[in-house]
Amino acid sequence: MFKSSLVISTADAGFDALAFKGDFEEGIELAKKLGYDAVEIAIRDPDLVDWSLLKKILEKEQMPVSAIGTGQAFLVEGLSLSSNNENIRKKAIERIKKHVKFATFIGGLVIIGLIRGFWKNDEGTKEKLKASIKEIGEFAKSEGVNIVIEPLNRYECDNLNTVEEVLKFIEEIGLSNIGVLADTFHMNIEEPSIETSIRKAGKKLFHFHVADSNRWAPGSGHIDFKSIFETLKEIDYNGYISVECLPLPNGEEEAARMALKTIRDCWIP
Ligand code: LER
Ligand code: MN
Repeated sequence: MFKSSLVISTADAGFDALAFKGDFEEGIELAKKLGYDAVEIAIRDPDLVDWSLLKKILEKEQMPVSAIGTGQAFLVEGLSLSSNNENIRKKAIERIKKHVKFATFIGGLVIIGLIRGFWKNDEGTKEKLKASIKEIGEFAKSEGVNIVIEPLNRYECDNLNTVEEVLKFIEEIGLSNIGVLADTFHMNIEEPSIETSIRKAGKKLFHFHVADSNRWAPGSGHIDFKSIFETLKEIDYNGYISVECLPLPNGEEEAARMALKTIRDCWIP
């Protein structure tokens, strides 16, 4: 079944309640108005968010949450699940556990992208990341929440760049509630074949981000969404297709509208 979602851009979650409400309300209303089925939201720190206010807005618009992004905690605060600094690593683990709790209240799966930090210059290691994700994954399992690890391109992150690397990493951890989030923008840079990687992920593919090759709205570049969606149908993918693109070519609303039209047209031949 085709289920669309829109990543709504919000100011840093640490902003005051009014900015927070305005940002989220506008984004959720826009997604609803354009015909999306759900929204994906980025939250730096769930403690800085008014949980009931956000839930009220979502319920008013009858919009579920597909996923919760966590990367701001790395970008703004430098928290890293791979860190060799135990203080930083523990803080990152506690933060993501809070996101898991937040997910039990608001819905959606929890994304591990940039929060895994870097391995270069001895900043962090695979072993530390594995220990962190095992701890988070076990906690999330007891809370009934799914975690997804997103392969990111080499220019943004120096580890787990491909679907295959993430699959191997997940297998080593061995928890059924941890899966892959594949993003067409990153895949276009790193995967030898996007379709082959989707087939390899199979049932481990829990979530899917779409942007075109230039990270503009799908339909603005040269990614073959028809072929990719055929492959998603082939593996019986039943998660969301979540639009995560730049506000291009013509601003946020136009990009979101164009993206939904492209992905719908490519899904339903
Ligand atoms: C997040 O989903 C993503 O794709 C990264 O590029 C972080 O910005
Ligand atoms: Mn993404």
